[in-house]
Amino acid sequence: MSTILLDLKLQNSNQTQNNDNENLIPRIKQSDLSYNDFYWNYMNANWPIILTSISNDWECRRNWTKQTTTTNNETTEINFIYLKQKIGNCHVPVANCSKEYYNSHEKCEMKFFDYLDQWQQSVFDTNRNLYLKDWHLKALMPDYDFYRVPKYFASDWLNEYLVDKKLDDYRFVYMGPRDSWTPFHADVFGSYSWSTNIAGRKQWLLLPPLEEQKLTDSLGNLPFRITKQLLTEKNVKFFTIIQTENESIFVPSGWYHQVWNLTDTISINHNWFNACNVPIIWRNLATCMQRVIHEIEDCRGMDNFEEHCQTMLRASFGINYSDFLNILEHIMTKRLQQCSTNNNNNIDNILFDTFTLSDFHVRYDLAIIADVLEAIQNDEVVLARAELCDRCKELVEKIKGFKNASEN
Ligand SMILES: O=C(O)CCC(=O)C(=O)O
Ligand SMILES: [Fe+2]
Repeated sequence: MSTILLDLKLQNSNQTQNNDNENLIPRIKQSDLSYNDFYWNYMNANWPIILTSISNDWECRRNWTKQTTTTNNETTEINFIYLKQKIGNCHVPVANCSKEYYNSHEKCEMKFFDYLDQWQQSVFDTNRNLYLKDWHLKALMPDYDFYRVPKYFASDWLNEYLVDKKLDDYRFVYMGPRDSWTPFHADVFGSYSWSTNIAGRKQWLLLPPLEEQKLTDSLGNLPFRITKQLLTEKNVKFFTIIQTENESIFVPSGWYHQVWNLTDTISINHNWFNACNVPIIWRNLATCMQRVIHEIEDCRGMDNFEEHCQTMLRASFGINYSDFLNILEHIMTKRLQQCSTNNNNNIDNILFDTFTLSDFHVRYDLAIIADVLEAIQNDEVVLARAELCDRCKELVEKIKGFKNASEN
């Protein structure tokens, strides 16, 4: 298969925020939106968008669903037989949407066939409303090409790093009956997410960043569940989106959301970050670190206090400072490598089996990595730890060295 170029160009001055459309979340067909326009007008502007006609040629759309015609009506149903045959009876993660457990839904594991049988026989009820979610199916079956990452979402440093290193990724399948739902949350690290509906319809309530603060209780906690009525009472700005089959939603960084399946639904989604939102991820990581330090302030005198904080940071945030630097270093090394191979007209750095970055894109990634590393170097936790500080300096020097060499 030929590779597709992610052709990023210099941002022009009217490609900043879509302020004129401040009250609108557009729906655009993928043939009508270039990679470059998505990159600057939505991803970099941190503004949501629905992309239509996104999964026309995906294997999962052809085979995981089947069309049935009843008088005048064409409906999509889940093809339970195909799913069983193709995937087999593995263990799958399931949330019980009827039970709240520590500000989330109660989780369990089930055999895939048991889950599908119960779903098909509609045995889920108001006490046991089961949602198969956060399933790493692509990692489980890497050779099964059941979907293609849309070009818009292919600049993804998080999964590029995790897949290269064979670590747990953020590529998921969700499937569940009508009325299964995901409680009010913002995504891990402050990452973006994209979600494509293979079958069914979802309703999203989406809040611009900081609007959620109007919902905190006296202890600063956010609600587990929201309703339109609550949002209206609290004067919260929000958007309601109905996402149908074959549509992708782009959820920007820090936009809180709650999601309901209005019908039986299957979706594919990824969480990710890249040059556009990596400064936000860094800010969130540093803020979480300050919270950890504050929490165990009384133990400051103990041996390895800083190391202990990094362990707690990883437990609460998901990554710590050295994990974050590992991601930046990996992406930086690959981009520097691509620059040198590009000079020999030999492009071999392929993202998600399909995409390659334009020269400007590679250089833009490197420039942003250098900026974030400079910000990390000035963090007080980093300033106090020579090995972290030296590591940042060394990485910045590599980028500067490359820049100087290529300008001469
Ligand atoms: O579809 C769902 O139930 C939740 C999806 C979600 O939260 C996301 O894509 O960020
Ligand atoms: Fe989410």
